[in-house]
Amino acid sequence: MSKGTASKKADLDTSLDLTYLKPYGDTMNDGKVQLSFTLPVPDSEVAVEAARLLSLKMGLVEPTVTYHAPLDKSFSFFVVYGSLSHVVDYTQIHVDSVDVNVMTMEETDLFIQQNFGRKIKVIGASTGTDAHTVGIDAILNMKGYAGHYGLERYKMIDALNLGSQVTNEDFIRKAVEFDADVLLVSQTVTQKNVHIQNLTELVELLEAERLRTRFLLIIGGPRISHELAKELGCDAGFGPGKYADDVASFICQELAARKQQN
Ligand code: B12
Repeated sequence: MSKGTASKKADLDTSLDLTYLKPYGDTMNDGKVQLSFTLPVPDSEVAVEAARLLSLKMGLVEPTVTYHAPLDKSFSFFVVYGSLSHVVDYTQIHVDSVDVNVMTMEETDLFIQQNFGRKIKVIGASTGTDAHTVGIDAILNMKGYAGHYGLERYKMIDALNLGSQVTNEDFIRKAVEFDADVLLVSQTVTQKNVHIQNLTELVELLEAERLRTRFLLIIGGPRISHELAKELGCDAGFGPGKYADDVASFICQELAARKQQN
């Protein structure tokens, strides 16, 4: 790279203003984005114009429909490129997330051995009517997910996976029988806020049976955040991009902190 090019790039980079954050395409603050969507009308010039007008309404400046194709006789697909006019103030964003030192499986096993001298017992399920198992399996299964081994592989964790469509009553009963330290609940379907209703019922049942503080209650799923988990009376929430190592690290560090308090 020539000296001239390097200094030009530095000039562009210094124009970053975090109070005025926009997407980056190939120059700072150009706002360039690409989006794709389907319209329930046949592919035609009118449909392309509809896609362009919708993109304008979404806040794209000079949107260009770069690709369009029929999906079948009455649906069409679009890719639009343009500059986003909206900005966000990055300095004002506060996200309540799980604050934990993420350890490897070996480090977690050692931590549990040194701090508890026994295995931590974890029970998990996809509860209520939810039939999705891939999320809870990603956290629990021996083989793990995306290169992260699941809790069943940890030497110092005793994990029991109950699968899906487990009622809250059965889940609590099995957790007591298993003498679990930790409850892991997966919720994928969020239509009509069914996950909120189901998790609220679980917390209420635990409270009614004076069991809430006996367990660490952790929830997860594609639309679960730590903030939502806390609002619902759970101890932590994990969403996409979180794996068994994040969960195991939280479990052992949180249980150790609680042990110290008692
Ligand atoms: C596979 C799938 C199915 C399979 C499930 C098979 C199975 N054994 O799991 C089948 C075909 C059965 C199915 C059925 C249905 N599905 Co479905 N399904 C999907 C699909 C394609 C993938 C989900 C998945 O496996 N993701 C991969 C996992 C790894 O991701 P994840 O769950 O987010 O998990 C990660 C994190 O969230 C977190 N995590 C998850 N759980 C937990 C738990 C804990 C404790 C922790 C710590 C972390 C954690 O860790 C994981 C790793 O990072 C999604 C669409 C999509 N592309 O996402 C739709 C989707 C989830 N399904 C959907 C729907 C609507 C349904 C049905 C209701 C459809 C119907 N009308 O019948 C039924 C549900 C029936 C029921 N009673 O639940 C919708 C949900 C919409 C919503 N917001 O409610 C989706 C989004 C599709 C869509 N776009 O409409 N589905």
